[in-house]
Amino acid sequence: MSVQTVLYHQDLGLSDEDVLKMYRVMALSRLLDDRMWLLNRQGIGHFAVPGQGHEAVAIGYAAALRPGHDWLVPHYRDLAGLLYLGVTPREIMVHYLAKAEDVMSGGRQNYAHWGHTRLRIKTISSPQGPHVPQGVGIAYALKLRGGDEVVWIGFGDGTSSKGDVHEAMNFAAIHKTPCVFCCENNGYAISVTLDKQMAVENVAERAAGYGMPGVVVDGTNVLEVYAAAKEAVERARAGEGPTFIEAKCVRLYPHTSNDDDRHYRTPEEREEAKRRDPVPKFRQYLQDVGLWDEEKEAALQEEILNVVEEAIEYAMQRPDPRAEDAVLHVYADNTILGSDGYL
Ligand SMILES: Cc1ncc(C[n+]2csc(CCOP(=O)(O)OP(=O)(O)O)c2C)c(N)n1
Repeated sequence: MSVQTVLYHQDLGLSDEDVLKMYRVMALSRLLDDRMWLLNRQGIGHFAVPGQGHEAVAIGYAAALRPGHDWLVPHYRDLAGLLYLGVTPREIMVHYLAKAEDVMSGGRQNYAHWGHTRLRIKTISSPQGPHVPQGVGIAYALKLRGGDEVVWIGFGDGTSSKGDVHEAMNFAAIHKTPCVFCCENNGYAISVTLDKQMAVENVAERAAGYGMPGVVVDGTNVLEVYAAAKEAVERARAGEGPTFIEAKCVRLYPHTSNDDDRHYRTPEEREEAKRRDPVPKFRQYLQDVGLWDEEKEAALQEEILNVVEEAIEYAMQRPDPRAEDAVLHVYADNTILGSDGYL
């Protein structure tokens, strides 16, 4: 049920440059996420969905995928993975501030409703669960068409209890579709704790019921996630079918900017989550193997601060969507509206 903890990146086939890139994107994601939260508190960004605590999961799997070749049906906390695959900080901020040129949805969807056509990232929907069978549908189509693309499908532990997810996993296992299911288990579905939504200790135990391997990894250890992701992606690419990975991680912030987790998490629980923060953990690893020091950290923070500030500045100055475009792409024939703007 669990993979061996891998201590050194070289053993996984990762170069020093690879892990330094992984750390850079992790730090960038953390800063962007922080700034989006602040912009929300300032009344500028209307809805923030923090990904803090999930970065090691998102980067671990993104590093195991081929950008623009494999398909991603992400969890909404996967900002770090999107950045790693090539989504730019500008694109993220334009999406966050719902500007007209937003590549995710033209400013129509809430933040974190990711989507990127060129990078093969499928847009997600607000109801939790349906994106999982949709991801399996893509994988089934790929199988029928031939080729070696893989679909990565992410979701939370709460979502894993939805009927759609079970049906999707069953179908995927029967048809050996080229996909990986990744449950990002942070122990909460908003305020509902894991023990109130399932009677098993590990979500991955369910995999046996469908006939696919179930793997539990420390989702705060990016190398451990990468090792499991790489194996699962290779398995799917080779036509051997899906794998279920449960990455146990932490949610460092409230569920969204509309939530106040002080109502259901004690200060001790929040402190405990901080102790498992994946970012300082990875930084410590890089220091231990001689690839990082305080000077490099200071230079990196300065560099990414400029990137984030520039992205915010850029997005703030972009035009909002036009009211006349509200139903664009909703109806096949956009001329359906009368001159008064009504159907
Ligand atoms: C079908 C459905 N039910 C409820 C919601 C409200 N909702 C949005 S996110 C969420 C929690 C999901 O928790 P989990 O899957 O564990 O992901 P996490 O937010 O913890 O990363 C809920 C209940 C929804 N969007 N869709």
